Amino acid sequence: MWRRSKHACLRATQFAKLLFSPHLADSSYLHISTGLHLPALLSADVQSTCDAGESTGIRIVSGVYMNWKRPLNQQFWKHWQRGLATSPGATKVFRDPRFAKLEESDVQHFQEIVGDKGVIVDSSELEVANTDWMNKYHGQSQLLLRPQTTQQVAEILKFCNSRCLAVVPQGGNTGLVGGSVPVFDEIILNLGAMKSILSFDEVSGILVCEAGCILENLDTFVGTKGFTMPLDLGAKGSCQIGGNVSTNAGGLRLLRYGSLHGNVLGLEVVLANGTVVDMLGTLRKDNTGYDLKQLFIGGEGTLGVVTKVSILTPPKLASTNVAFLACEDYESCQNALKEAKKQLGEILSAFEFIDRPALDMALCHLEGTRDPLPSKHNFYLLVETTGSNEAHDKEKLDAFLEAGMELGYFVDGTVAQDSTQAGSFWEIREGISEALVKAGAVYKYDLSVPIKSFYRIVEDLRAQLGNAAVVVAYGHLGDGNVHLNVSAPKYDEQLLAKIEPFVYEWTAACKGSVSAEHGLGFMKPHALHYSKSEEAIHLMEGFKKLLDPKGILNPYKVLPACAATSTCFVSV
Ligand code: FAD
Ligand code: 2HG
Ligand code: ZN
Repeated sequence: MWRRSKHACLRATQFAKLLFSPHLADSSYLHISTGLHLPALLSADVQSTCDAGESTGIRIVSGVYMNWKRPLNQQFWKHWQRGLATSPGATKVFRDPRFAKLEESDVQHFQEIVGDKGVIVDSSELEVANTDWMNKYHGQSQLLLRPQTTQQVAEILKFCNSRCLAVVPQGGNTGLVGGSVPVFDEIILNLGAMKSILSFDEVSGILVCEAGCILENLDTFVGTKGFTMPLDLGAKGSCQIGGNVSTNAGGLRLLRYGSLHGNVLGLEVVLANGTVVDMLGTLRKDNTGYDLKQLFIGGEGTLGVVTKVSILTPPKLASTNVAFLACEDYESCQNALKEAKKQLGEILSAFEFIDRPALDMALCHLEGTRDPLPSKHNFYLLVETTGSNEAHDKEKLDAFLEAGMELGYFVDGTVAQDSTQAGSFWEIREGISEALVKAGAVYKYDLSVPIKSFYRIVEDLRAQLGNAAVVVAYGHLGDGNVHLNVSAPKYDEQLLAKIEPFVYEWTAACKGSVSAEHGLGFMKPHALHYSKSEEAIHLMEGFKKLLDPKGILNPYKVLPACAATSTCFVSV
């Protein structure tokens, strides 16, 4: 029986009894990962509540971690399944009953705000918007909204806030941590129709545009003016600048141009209650108090909806060279990076890493790709230079290649003879993610680690998993960002239990970050504590409460379960 009991608290021991009673469902297993370690649960209160037996849910008090794999009480299991988000490998939570359910009158109200065209209820369109790029996370939203102006975004949010309707801001839906799709029935607010370029200053290179502009379109536009976007990623044809800002996307050029925390000069943001905050400055320097826009850069849509962006674009340089190099051991890759910094200096624009299994993944699953080199090697580097003087750049690159060969850092390599060949090298590097999705199930770990540990985690994980899965690694070596991917025929809880918390503990032990550039989304809130102190998480929760007191913006994401509320839900 589910009943409302605001003050009824179930001690953890009772809670455990409820879960592990002898009335077992044969194959019912629960794997919850929501925060800290099991012992913490023993001192935790689990509060129970429920709305008229309909919206049922369980929320574990902030910071509690459970990683149980034991048979469950059958009745509990039945209720659990009804409201559980089942994306593989993700934090598993119940629908928060505080959120209202969408009604016909709500849809009518949204039609008044955005018109018929901006209100999408068509099931095939909804299915696409409910599914993430990896086809791993699936929401059940019944409504997709496509506002065309900031005012419309403001009116939508004001209404959602008053009705307590949860909302997922969505850009190009290329995110890799399940942050861009609903967990349950949250309304999807897609910014794709807000795609105007508002201004471009041809002297400073400062671009102001709406959040829904696709990154590649912006690059083409500023390219016609002699500039380039300061970030580049494999998803550039679909991702939106608002999504890039909201994830603080890194990508292939971060090594050269730095992160969006430096390149974004201003933002316009709509808060959960519909307040439009104009921070759309176009100044390089502005020390008038707290730099509030930084909170929304990497905020993953949990603090506000980004509607406009002002961004500094660097000049597009005439000369680009791309080399594809082979190394036999990881030590040589590190040495090559050191040498590249020394010899190439300011023209070094990318220094990317691919191990042989990652290359094989691309060659096997991406049509038209072929190994750039005649024989197989253990490691590959994709080194790009961009400069203004072809002869000068060539001279520097030749000196680097010669030194690297002489010192034995590379054993083979080739330099692209034209932009088509350079493109084919990049296709391999940028296509590995797609190849992995084609190969089957994929567990992604986007780690920042000290460069010396960059490949040790890969070897250790291989040893940990044995033949259970294929571990591939690639990434932005120049930034110390390894993309550790585990490929398996299908998602499997037993395999996941071997990967996590192993990878996170390993990362924490070397003072790394469990998310270098993809964010936390729905996949990693429970892992936040591996990279952030308790005090820092507490402060983050405070910002969330301040900016979105009802927690309607992208719930169940970023912060550990229950972080935005003080209520927890359980069946009694
Ligand atoms: P979405 O996926 O739609 O959303 C991502 C998050 O931002 C969600 O939490 C969403 O709620 C929020 N959001 C989106 N728009 C807004 C908005 N206007 N206001 C508030 N919140 C918003 N990432 C990297 O960092 N580096 C890479 O090199 C890289 N390469 C990639 C390559 C491929 C092939 C793919 C598929 C992805 C890659 N990514 C990379 C991940 C992803 O592309 C980036 O995170 C990208 O910035 C997401 O942009 P998007 O418009 O698709 O956002
Ligand atoms: C990249 O660098 C992206 O290619 C995606 O960040 C990484 O798929 C991944 O793990
Ligand atoms: Zn990356």
